[in-house]
Amino acid sequence: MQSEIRKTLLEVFSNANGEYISGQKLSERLGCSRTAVWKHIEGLRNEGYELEAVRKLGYRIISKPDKISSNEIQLGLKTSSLGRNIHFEETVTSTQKIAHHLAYEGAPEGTIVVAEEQTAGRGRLDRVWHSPKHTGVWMSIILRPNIPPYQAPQLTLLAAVGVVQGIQEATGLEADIKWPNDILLNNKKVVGILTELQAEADRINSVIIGIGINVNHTESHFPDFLKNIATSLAIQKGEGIDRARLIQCILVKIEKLYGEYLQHGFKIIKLLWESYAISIGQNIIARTLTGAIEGKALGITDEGVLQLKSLDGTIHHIHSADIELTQNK
Ligand code: BT5
Repeated sequence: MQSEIRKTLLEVFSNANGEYISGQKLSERLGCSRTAVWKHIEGLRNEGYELEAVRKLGYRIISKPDKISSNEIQLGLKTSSLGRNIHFEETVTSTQKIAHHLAYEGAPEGTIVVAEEQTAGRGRLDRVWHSPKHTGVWMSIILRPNIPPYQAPQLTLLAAVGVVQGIQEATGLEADIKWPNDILLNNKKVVGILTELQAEADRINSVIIGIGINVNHTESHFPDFLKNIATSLAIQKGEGIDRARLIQCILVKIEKLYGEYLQHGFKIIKLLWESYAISIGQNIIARTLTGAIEGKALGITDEGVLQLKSLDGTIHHIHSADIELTQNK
């Protein structure tokens, strides 16, 4: 109830475009007393909003906190399913872990888990994902597609396309995709995507797509082991980025792509993905769990599997690997 009123209050301020709104108007709009309005204003101030109160004029919003909240994400969000149900926490071990739990308990498709900080953020093969407070987007999306489990990797590629498009919309930056799940700016990693499944042999119960984005990091936020390989949107853009808006843009893009995917299959997604991919047509080394293969990346199959032509002419199908771009001769 309290969060509903605060949400309406923020909506009213946001529509006022920085103009004052009288206490009387706010109490009518919220259906509560002027003392209650004042209490909610104080509540917003405690959440980090800067609100000015001027006698006879009323209240106006001066600035929003550099934090994300369910309110900030849902205000003006133009999706019908993604992000309609938000589980937000300040600090978590991993948003993937919470999303798995929620999915198991029956959370609806489109539920997202967002946190300001992860103390045990993870990448593939249980690698560490560095997720400091108030700087990034650490988010997991629960989907329940009616597709066989072997097609699930396509959703990693779909999410990568959505994230690239969302970043472009929110910041104007044009990022590249490195198969399968890295998004790069200036050859440095700015986003990692981790897709996990809850499935039976022939049926998916849920897909959990984890998206980690370095947004407002400065160089000093990165530990030594990431300094040369990671970057942030703010470093590349040269200014801070509104993280809630970035999340909105990404959710809108992923929802649209997901709708097309469910209706028409992977073909359109594949074409879009290829248009953003830097590794295709290049010489690469693919490091898999069983060894490294060097050759030319030919493209991806309709299942999202990487095709690699090794130096002896053999064509390999790579399902999972780390890719290194080598010098193209
Ligand atoms: C990934 O794994 O790139 C997937 C990362 C997914 C993170 C999201 S955040 C929300 C959700 N909750 C989670 O717990 N996870 C997901 P992989 O391809 O295995 O890459 C991991 C490697 O990236 C590490 O071994 C580091 O070298 C590097 N790395 C770690 N943190 C990074 C960061 N913040 N920025 C850039 N690179 C990083």
